[in-house]
Amino acid sequence: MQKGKSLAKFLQETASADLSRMLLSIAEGTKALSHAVRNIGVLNLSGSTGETNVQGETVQKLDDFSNNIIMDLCRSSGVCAGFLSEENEGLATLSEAGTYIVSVDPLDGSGNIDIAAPVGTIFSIVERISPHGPVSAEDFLQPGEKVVAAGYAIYGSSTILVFSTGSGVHMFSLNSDDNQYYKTHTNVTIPSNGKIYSLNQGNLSKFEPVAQQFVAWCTAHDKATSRPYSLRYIGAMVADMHRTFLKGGVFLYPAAKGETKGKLRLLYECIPMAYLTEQAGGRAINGSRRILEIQPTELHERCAIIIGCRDLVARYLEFAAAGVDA
Ligand code: FBP
Repeated sequence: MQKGKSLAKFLQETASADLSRMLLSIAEGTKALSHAVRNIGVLNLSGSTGETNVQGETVQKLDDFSNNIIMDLCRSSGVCAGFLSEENEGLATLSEAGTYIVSVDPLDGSGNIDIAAPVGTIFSIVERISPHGPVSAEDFLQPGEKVVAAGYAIYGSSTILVFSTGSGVHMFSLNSDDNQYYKTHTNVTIPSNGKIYSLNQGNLSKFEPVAQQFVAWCTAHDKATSRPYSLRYIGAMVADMHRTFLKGGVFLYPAAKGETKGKLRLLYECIPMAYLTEQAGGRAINGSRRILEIQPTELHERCAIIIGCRDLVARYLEFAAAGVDA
């Protein structure tokens, strides 16, 4: 079998030495998590730690394990100045001489862990703005337009690493024979004809009226536009977005009625996925504006998200612009 280019070789050819080191360190972390996810039973990693994280969520053992693995590997890269994780209340200085600031969701889709459904890791990287020394919140609270690289790894029927450093989106599969990543897709473009919408429809009555109108439009019968569209929802953003990159369609976690912020976190869920989506020719909004333009104000702030192929996001914006009676 002809294997694609290795991750190390690809990064050598496409990224700076420091950014390659940063991405290769995160990639090593995802290999360890890929192994752990497939062996949670024998590694006694199923179930919760009994603790509650800064989000008010019960911490799963695998959340904790994943957080420590990714943080340790970022530290060992020597180029990671600061680290923010969904599992950590505050930010951490990992190397005072480091260049990069990493914001990460170490284990996305925690609700899928114990049912052996896909989970993943999501990350975004910016350059520090403070002078060398301990990092500050300012280093992390940068808009998505400042991202220098972002990506995710999905631990599903296979393990795939997906990232961009600003010139397209590339996918690498983990080869279980030699535990190395090899390129399988390059310059991925979100198909514009995807007939899929993805959200937790059980929450529809709680979502903002525009979202309800958009879902009604997706599910209306209209042969000419191949509606109704199919509903697909895996319950892990990383998996629902991976499908969107390959099959098209739109993923939504809108704001609830009378609110502006959805459930998902701006710095380590919405911004990295928005960055990848724009690199793949798609669009990402919070219901009214481009996610990459939003100025973050808190480390763990939440954000509404409508993301995927350009046409469907534009359709959502049309409904928003037209205004909907409550
Ligand atoms: P975490 O598991 O990292 O907390 O992520 C949140 C998440 O699981 C997303 O991956 C997913 O899209 C969403 O929450 C599912 O939420 P809900 O259960 O409300 O549909």
